[in-house]
Amino acid sequence: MNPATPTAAVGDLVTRRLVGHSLEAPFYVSEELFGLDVEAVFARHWIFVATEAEVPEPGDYVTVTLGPYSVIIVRDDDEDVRAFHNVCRHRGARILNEERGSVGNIVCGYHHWTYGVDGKLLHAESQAPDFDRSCFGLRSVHVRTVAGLVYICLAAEPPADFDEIITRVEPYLAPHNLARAKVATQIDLIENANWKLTLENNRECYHCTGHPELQACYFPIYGYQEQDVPAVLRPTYERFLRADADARATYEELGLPYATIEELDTRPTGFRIQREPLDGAGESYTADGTAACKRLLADFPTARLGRLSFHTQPNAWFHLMADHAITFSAIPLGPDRTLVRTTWLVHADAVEGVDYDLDTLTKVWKATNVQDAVFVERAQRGVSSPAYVPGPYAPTEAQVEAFVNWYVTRLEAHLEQQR
Ligand code: 3BY
Ligand code: FES
Repeated sequence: MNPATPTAAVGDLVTRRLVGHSLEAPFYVSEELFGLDVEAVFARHWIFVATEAEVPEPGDYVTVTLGPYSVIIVRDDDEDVRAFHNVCRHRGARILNEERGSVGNIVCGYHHWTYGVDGKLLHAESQAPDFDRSCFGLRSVHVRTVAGLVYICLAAEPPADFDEIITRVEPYLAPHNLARAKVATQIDLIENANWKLTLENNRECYHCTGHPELQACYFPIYGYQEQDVPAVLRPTYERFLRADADARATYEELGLPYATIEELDTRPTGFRIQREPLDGAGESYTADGTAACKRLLADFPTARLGRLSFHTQPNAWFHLMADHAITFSAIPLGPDRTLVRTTWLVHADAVEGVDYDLDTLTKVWKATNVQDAVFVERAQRGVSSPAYVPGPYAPTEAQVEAFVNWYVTRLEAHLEQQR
């Protein structure tokens, strides 16, 4: 049987899902489930799509593709970030066809309908005298900026819990000044795997022995409860506990919030935020853990802040250090293709070659991303075999399970609404 064909109705697959186990094959390989993922997950929830640093000036834009949707993220003349469907109000042409750029107005290339960066239709040639331009502005998409991170929601009524989450996470994120940072570089990687395998892989460190560069500066005990730490990681764990105590003292001294908040599968906008130390010098993701950028993101009295880790369901994760920050998003392209976009942010005035060297800045996560791509592609190939049966999560994979719980709950809610 080809797992690309669901063996049961989608509703049955959702209902019979075995808690504590990986999903059945159709969730990872079927076109039908992929379409459902776009509609039930990506078109209904708050999705991280860009950083404010990518649109620093009025008129700067990026376009984002989510399944059949294309969305323009643009900074308007009041310097607010806006989002619009990239669909002309005349006869529907896609208006902006580049991934990014800068415009005075948003002009459709077909018959030249011209919109302001606030979405208003400014000009449509040769129309009847009673043509009312005000009725044909671009259709807006809900957008929120969270301390420099841009989220959109395609639903008419977005999950209502997001504003409360913003209030809770902004005190953690704001000190890192992301809204005023600049993009040092951005790298797109296409993983030949389902987007959920990408996310599942991100939510555990059970596999982190496969990341030699990362392990040099990162304690690979993420997700382990004390009793589950294997003997081989015991010395690392002891070192982590000492570094964690030191880091907490620093956070207290600097008034940086650090308590872990974990609400990954109990609400429509699942999230997790936490500060934790890094290994080595404890400053950054580099070969020895020392800062990669001399100019810190903010006026921190020390570079030794470890990392602020922020995860949002369904598609994003972030590392914020004193010297730079890294954002990651997973955008589904097909049942077995996912775009992983990684963006490195530094202080707006940091100068390449003076304050930072791009290779040093990106080395650890460039290598780690490539290693992760190999892991998830192996997983995709394995789950595509008729021999695959869902296997059990280890205790250290609790956040993988939380991700899958969240996902299945969202599908259930969507299917319920369709009834
Ligand atoms: O994204 C995270 O928080 C970490 C980094 C390494 C593995 N993963 C659980
Ligand atoms: Fe855009 Fe005609 S479709 S101007």
